[in-house]
Amino acid sequence: MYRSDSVNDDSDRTAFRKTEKKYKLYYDPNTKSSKRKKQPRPVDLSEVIDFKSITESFATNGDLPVGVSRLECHFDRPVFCLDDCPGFYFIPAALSIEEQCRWIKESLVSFPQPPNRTNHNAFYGAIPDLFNAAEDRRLLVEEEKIAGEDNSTDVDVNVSSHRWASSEELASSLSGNTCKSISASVLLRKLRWSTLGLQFDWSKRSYNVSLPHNKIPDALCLLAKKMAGPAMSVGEEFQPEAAIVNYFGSGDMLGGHLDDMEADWSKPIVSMSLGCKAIFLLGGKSRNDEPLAMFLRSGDIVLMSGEARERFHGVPRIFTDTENAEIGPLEKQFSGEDDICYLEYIKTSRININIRQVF
Ligand SMILES: O=C(O)CCC(=O)C(=O)O
Repeated sequence: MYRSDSVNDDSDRTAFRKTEKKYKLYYDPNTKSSKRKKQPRPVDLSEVIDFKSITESFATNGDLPVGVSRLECHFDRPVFCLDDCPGFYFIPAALSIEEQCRWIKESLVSFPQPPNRTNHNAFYGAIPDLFNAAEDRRLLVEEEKIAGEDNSTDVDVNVSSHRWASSEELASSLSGNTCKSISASVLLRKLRWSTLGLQFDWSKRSYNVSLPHNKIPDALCLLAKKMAGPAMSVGEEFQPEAAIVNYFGSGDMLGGHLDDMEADWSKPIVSMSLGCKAIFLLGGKSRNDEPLAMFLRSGDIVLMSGEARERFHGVPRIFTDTENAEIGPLEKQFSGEDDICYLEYIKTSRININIRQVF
């Protein structure tokens, strides 16, 4: 899903790829090999739709840009639509700062907990307590398997068993041993996704209902049901059955794609943004259609339902610099001593939780 861009020739790119390339983080070649701090290549953001400023000018004088409307609905905050894109809804600042902090914490502490799967499963098997281990600066140690041992606590077969150890413990007990270890903070930085509720099998690009799973937490279900409201038909209620949590670090991107594994595309995907500001691209039904670019800030919610679900979309850029990240309120909220690890993480990261009705 996350890929780096190594092709340089523009001629064989689709319109979507060209726009991805326009916004993707590249470093200024003059600073790359020099001793100066690497500088991001400047990018023209003048064409990026900014729903925060649209909300402000709408509140001040009722003005909306051409092509943008406000949805008439019984919702307690403005919901915007794009005239040319039925089924797409943008709810700026939908989550309070307290809600943002809560879901950032859950995304880091409880959502990656087994039986939920993460990108680390394929290599390491299930890893419990990753965030706490990172806070405690622990190491994940691979233990040699005893022949014939049944490793039944691991979700995957054919994976090494492992345990957490402090670095001191490792030094004293394993001297001369060839066992491998990796620090929890590196694993946390390399966390790319976790899945809640029905588990998604990325290798088959389908839901695998036979994989062990927990229900999506009630509080997240309630929130998703409420937020899905503007995209639901009268009398219908959204049923959250699965969620994918995406974790982005500086330079990460989510390439253009469709979410097409759910049975009923009339139901929305409820997608919430947390942490550093990002650019979202909303394309057309073909990758050759030029996408619209828009900012996604912490607390924004996007709904994609009906026709909008047939549109390619992706995230080519997150901003981690002080000027553009726009995470001041989160930094303030995480300024307590107990929250230092969340603060360190979110300063250079973005989290997206997207919640789906599968059937
Ligand atoms: O990160 C986002 O805002 C979009 C996520 C997304 O498109 C997806 O997971 O399918």
